[in-house]
Amino acid sequence: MPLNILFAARPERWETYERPLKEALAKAGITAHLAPQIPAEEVDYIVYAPNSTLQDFTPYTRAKAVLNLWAGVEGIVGNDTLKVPLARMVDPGLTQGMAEWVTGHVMRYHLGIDTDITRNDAKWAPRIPPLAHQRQVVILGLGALGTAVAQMLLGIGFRVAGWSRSEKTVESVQCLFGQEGLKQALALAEIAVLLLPKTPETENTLNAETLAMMPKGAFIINPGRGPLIDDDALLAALDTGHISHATLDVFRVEPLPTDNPYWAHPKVTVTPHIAAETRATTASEAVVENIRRGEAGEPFLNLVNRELGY
Ligand code: NDP
Ligand code: OXD
Repeated sequence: MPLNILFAARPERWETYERPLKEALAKAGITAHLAPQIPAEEVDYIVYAPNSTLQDFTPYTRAKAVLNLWAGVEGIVGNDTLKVPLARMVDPGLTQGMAEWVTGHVMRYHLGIDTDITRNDAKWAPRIPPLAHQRQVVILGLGALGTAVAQMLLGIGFRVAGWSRSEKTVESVQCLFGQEGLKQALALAEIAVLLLPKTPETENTLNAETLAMMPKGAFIINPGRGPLIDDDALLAALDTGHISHATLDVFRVEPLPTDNPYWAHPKVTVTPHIAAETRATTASEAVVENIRRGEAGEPFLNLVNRELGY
């Protein structure tokens, strides 16, 4: 009997994913019926995006797992109708994209590239930036993405520290954890990168008090989630100059409303949630590997801890 795999995401995603998913299933030797519509009681696996119209999992009585196409799970983790394992997306393509995006923005700040791009005063004013090993970058969130970012930055020579919920070890990274660790991390952060998930614990990680712990003139890069930052506190810190500049990819409301002060702020760069995109080919392979595991009785990869919210 072929497996029934429901693709529950926006219709345009089906166009992107149909072929790579079918190819990945064939490559894994899995016979399956993959479709955007299947009677609920016949579904074995659900490939899912939280902005899908599917929000009530109750009728999916046979489903063995929900396989999220997004790395972030805040849009599904609290869904009480979901009783089966939930896996989040860890996609090598997305990971590489995030490491490249963050590195680009770190380099912009590190080299002070804006000064050269915006200069039109005809003044020959040489300015020598420090070398990477003289610059401290701190990554809040040392998971799949934060660790990859750390490794790319280490490759260039930056000093890298990271902060996580639990104690961990990442080679050549100063690893800090817990509330005391956050204070230490922020005190170091000439450039802070936010790669935390949105959970009740991480909301407003950067607020008036914690922003004040950062060195004067620090930079912030947020590709994590909007609610990680108290927006009013950040705007105030930008206006006093305590924070020099922020690059924000994610917001409490997306698309960012046209009247949001971030758009016009001279010390803010807004990008439209494009830091890293799930790549259909590699993401399909990740999804299919979990289906293979489910069928082989092996543990699923990248399971979400529903209690912790990520
Ligand atoms: P992971 O789950 O792999 O890593 C999350 C990290 O955050 C872990 O190190 C975890 O600690 C840490 N963390 C969680 N809660 C806390 C806490 N309360 N205090 C301190 N640290 C905490 O997630 P990913 O790296 O895969 O993704 C991170 C986020 O990036 C996603 O949740 C999503 O919001 C965002 N994202 C944004 C994209 C974009 O295009 N802008 C694209 C993809 C993802 P520990 O190691 O101890 O578990
Ligand atoms: C994700 C994202 O969570 O794109 O995958 O933000």
